[in-house]
Amino acid sequence: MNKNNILKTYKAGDIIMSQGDHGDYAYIIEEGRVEIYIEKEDGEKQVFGTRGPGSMIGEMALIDSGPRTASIRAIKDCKFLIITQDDFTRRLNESDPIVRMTTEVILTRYRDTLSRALINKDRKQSAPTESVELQSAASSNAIEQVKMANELKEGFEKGQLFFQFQPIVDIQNNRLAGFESLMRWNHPERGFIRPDIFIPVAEQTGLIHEMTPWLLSEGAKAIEAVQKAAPDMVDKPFASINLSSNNFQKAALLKEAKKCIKNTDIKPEQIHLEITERVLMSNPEKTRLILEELEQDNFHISIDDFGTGYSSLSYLHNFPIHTLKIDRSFVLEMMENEKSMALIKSMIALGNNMNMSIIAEGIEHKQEVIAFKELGCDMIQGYYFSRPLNLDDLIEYAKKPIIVD
Ligand code: G
Ligand code: G
Ligand code: MN
Repeated sequence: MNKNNILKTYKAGDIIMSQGDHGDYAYIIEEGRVEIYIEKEDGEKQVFGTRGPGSMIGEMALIDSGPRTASIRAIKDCKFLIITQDDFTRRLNESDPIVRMTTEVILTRYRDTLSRALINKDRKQSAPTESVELQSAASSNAIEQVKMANELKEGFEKGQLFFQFQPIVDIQNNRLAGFESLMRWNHPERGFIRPDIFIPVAEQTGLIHEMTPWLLSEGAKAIEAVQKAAPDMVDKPFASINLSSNNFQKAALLKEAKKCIKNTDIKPEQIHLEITERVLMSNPEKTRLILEELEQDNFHISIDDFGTGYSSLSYLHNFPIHTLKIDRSFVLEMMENEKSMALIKSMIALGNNMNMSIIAEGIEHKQEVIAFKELGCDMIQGYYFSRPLNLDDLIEYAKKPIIVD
């Protein structure tokens, strides 16, 4: 049983809900039987029917806290699972926009139809209009998302998506260690759209599965290009690739990772797969199995935005992790805020003790580079060294010596 759904029991004869009460949860009947009825103004009781195990009751409370349209009474001892409005809203927000819109519209129309029927029959009033606000808010959001999903698919097919590569510098040796591949979308009308906006759309629609092999192969191509253009300056540079939680729902990842380096001189350890703590914790068991497979084949795993997730430290030794990328938010404050500095120190110590390398992200100033070097941090990624670059500029960057001045 999902821990969000609390169990509730009633005795035969108990009233579970009364017409007119405000409700903010629905029930799924696990055991027992209930009777659904309305009480008319003259006090007469009209029974709609009974419901048993597997049925849902009080479902309209999931979309709004409006009055219950009927009363429900237990006719046997009952056990229910409770679904709260908050829980339902959260799940709905996580679901596909079309599923969300359809669910909201159907539940809203259902409530309107019922209340219209009641009002017309009992009070001879005109029918209320549909809950226009809720419906239009839901649909405008959904339309926007569906539109973007279609445009993204088209854009992907038409070559509007491309990569930039941000150098990652080994600060102990002043060498280019590798780079992070960052996807970009040049939309024909809207210009550049940030990955924070379109990646969630790609995840929701499943387009991300088509993107991943491309992501990996473009990363591998960039490694080859850098290696070839600057053999004296770089030694086995790595490409850091951002993965999504969807990549851990399918078994394809290992196969795709192997494929991207097939027939190349690239070693698996040059492919760094970045995942966030959130992805790690959303399905820990399955994720661990996939990561262990990747690790057996020597692919390299990095934790992105490290320090911002809600995970416990214990996951660090339960997963095969090679690198921690300290989130930019800590760096932003480290020079002014002693606590941020203390956190950074402990993250570096943790990484060193567990044999993981550390990348500090979002470094923009020289004094931060110096501070991180003294703290024993291995690598830095940030505007101080370079913004994300197109491939030609990355190659030029790789050819030049790196000087901190
Ligand atoms: O470049 P920057 O603003 O552009 O990137 C924003 C966010 O988008 C980063 O947190 C990064 O993890 C994510 N991102 C960039 N490229 C990709 C990608 O190819 N795949 C996934 N899943 N996320 C990406
Ligand atoms: O995947 P991740 O969330 O780590 O993505 C890195 C993001 O951080 C990218 O959007 C990249 O453009 C951005 N970034 C990298 N270095 C800097 C920096 O020095 N300053 C700022 N403001 N952003 C940076
Ligand atoms: Mn990243």
